[in-house]
Amino acid sequence: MRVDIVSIFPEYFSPLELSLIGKARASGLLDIAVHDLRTWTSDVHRTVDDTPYGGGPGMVMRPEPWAGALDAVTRPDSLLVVPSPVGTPFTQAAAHELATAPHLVFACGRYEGIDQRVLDDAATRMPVREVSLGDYVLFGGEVAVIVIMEAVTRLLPGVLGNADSLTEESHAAGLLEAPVYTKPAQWRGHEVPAVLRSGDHGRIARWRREQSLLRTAARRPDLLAGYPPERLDKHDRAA
Ligand code: 6GU
Repeated sequence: MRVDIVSIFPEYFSPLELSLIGKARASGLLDIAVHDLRTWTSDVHRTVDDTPYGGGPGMVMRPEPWAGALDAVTRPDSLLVVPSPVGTPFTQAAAHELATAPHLVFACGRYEGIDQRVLDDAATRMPVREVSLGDYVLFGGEVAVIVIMEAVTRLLPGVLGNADSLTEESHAAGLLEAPVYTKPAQWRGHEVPAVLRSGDHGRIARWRREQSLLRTAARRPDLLAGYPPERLDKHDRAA
């Protein structure tokens, strides 16, 4: 997968050199380039923003630098991703969609956002996804891009050693995962649940399923409400 990121803070993206994203890049599974939006300014002050039409607080990103940037980095097969608090929720399903794209372009807005015409114009040539991480406001899209790239990179074929960790994990199944434990069996007076040390794989699977349902009910009732009823069996209903 090829990824181009456009931002006024290219330095924000050094974490993408680390850990498993760094490894995916080194192995050639992922090719990331970061671009400074100010490359595409033409005035001496390298201005990227101006006051909003209609008035109101803050500044809006001007269309011309964004046009230069997107004309330079997009291709016929690009998918444009614009992190924004007014986007649709970024979910595991959205991560799967992005993971199938051959080319992602991220446009990082700052201030009150990017002039809407930039996105409307891009949408005449390519799919555009405005995505939000959640119901809170960040200074800009940079950190969101790092989050999205973590979620997407771990779905790329060849990145994770064990494909089971993708099917077993929280959200893959629409429920939260059960708690996990490792050695020692006793620690500060807390004990690892006996069932996990029983060696009875049927009982362990049943226990994990139950914990998963209880956790989801307590913490994310919205997920449980949207869970397909045909995926609940008689044991689940008893739990
Ligand atoms: Cl993706 N961007 C910004 N700027 N703020 C956010 C967000 C994204 N998601 C939640 N808040």
